[in-house]
Amino acid sequence: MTPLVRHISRACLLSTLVVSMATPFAADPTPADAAKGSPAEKAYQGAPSAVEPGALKQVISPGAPPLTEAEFDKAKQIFFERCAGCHGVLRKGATGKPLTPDITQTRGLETLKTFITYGSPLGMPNWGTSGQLSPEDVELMAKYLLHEPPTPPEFGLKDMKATWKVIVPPDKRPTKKMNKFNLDNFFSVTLRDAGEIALIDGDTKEIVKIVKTGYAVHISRLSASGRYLYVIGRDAKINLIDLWMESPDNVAEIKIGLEARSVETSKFKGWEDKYAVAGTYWPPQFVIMNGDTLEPLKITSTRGTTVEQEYHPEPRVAAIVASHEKPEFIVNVKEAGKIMMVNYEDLSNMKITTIEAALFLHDGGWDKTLRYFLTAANKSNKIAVVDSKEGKLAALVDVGAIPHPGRGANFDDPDHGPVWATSDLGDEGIAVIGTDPEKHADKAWKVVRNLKGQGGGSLFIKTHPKSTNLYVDTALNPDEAISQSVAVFDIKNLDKPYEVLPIAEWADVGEGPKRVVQPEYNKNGDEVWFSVWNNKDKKSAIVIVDDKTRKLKQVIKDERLVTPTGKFNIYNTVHDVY
Ligand code: DHE
Repeated sequence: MTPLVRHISRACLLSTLVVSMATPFAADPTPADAAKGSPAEKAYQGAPSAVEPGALKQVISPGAPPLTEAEFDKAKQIFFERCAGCHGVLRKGATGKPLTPDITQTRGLETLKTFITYGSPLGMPNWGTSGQLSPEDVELMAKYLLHEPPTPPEFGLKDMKATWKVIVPPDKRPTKKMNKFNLDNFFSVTLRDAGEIALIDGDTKEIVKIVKTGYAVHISRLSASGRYLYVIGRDAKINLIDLWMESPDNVAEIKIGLEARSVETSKFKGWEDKYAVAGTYWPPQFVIMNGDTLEPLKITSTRGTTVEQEYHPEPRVAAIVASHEKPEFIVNVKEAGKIMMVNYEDLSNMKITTIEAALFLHDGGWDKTLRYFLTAANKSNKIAVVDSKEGKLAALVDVGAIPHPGRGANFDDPDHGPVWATSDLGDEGIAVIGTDPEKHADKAWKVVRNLKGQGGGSLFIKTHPKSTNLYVDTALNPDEAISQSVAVFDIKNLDKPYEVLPIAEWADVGEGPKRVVQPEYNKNGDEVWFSVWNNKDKKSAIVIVDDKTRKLKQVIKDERLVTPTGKFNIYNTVHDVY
């Protein structure tokens, strides 16, 4: 019997959902815990989904207890705030288990209540005993899970076009740079819970401008020329900022779905600044747009089979990078475990090479030659290596628990030659992988060294070609002393113990979780910037470390710096320097 559709409402953005900070954790994750779902990982994935629950239809399913419309609405809201990140919008399972009624109804109401209340060793949080859900809410959620999952609306070309605005058309924009800024050393800083970015001049350390962007803004990327800045919010809104204007500002915007994380631009020779591409978590698809207007041109669904040859209705689009070898975008299709190499030369006859990698593809970056893309299949505990020249998988490398490289770190290992490194969310390991199949063939795509950092909960690792320091954050570690500091290794002597820099203490911002997150170098590679990411109502800061001396150089404090997280130096982002 088909579910009875009782209520339809089509609201759009979820602007009222508050993105909460990660909750405190009970204990440092061991590798074994991590494999099951570490506290750090739970916190990381626990952010609310940007899908507006009001956009979903209420469904009543046979065999499920009745719910009033108000109860259904409340349950939807809780599900999208707390559960969708792991179980998927359609509850078909992502990093969490599937929760469709064929499964939940065989488990029954009481079992579901127990799971929700107490959690499970496989990674389900204890929503009831932790006090985050009341017994009534636990009961409500258990009942809700016995119903068919409501499906959010699709988002096609017409929907995108309805949101698309060209604020300053290309022919009204400057024909040359109209400001005196050294744009190469600008930083676009995510102000996550403010839905803004701060443009900070890396030379003067002044905030030049705050630009309004999407909800819970996520990352910034640049056009190949460095002129255009693209910012994407979790609500799938993209802002295009023209850095050549006297006062850089939005020149176009569009919403490309209900929930998103990634945006990139065409970088191959001859295609500079031509296209932008963005991937969505919902609907599961990516869209190619005009680079200077954001006009949506071509939408490609990622629904289909996984590397295990099972159908998945919701394989979300994670990291996207632009190939330097061919006119291609390289698109991570997370739950499918597949990497699509999308040739943008002829959008009407578009060729896609699909590489089978491993489940749960997330983030990643280039090796230093910009030929090999190394990307985390995070819950598979692997790094997939794509040869962008041959259009093939070069290797799948086993690493520690839940690798999370950001874009990773490239350097010359004194014993092993060129390497790329990732830290882990689920353990203290740092896998150093050989990346030179020509001169160091025996080391290529092997873990040549395992470093041990301060602990699990690491999100980002960074170095610079001019530096001999390797910085590793531990932003989601349960121990405040660890989440508020970073480890720095000496690349010339990797056997030497790491030094700990007390970044949050240097920031001196008072109360709050003050997680130290995402090292990012300036253009010259002699300063490294850290976000001290506090709660929205507390003071945050950016701490700048002198890379040579590893001493504090400057703290940027400003009431406009609300929840700073990612920082993207213009030059380093354009040229993939990391
Ligand atoms: Fe991110 C990159 C997804 C939570 C800060 N994040 C990415 C990318 C993806 C992703 C797919 C790669 C984009 C690319 O390269 O094209 N992030 C997700 C999630 O799904 C997740 C786990 C949960 C969520 O609800 O969003 C999540 N991310 C976070 C955070 O909580 C972080 C720490 C703080 C924040 O700002 O939200 C965070 N993610 C970042 C940053 C990058 C990123 C800073 C870019 C790193 C870089 O150096 O390129």
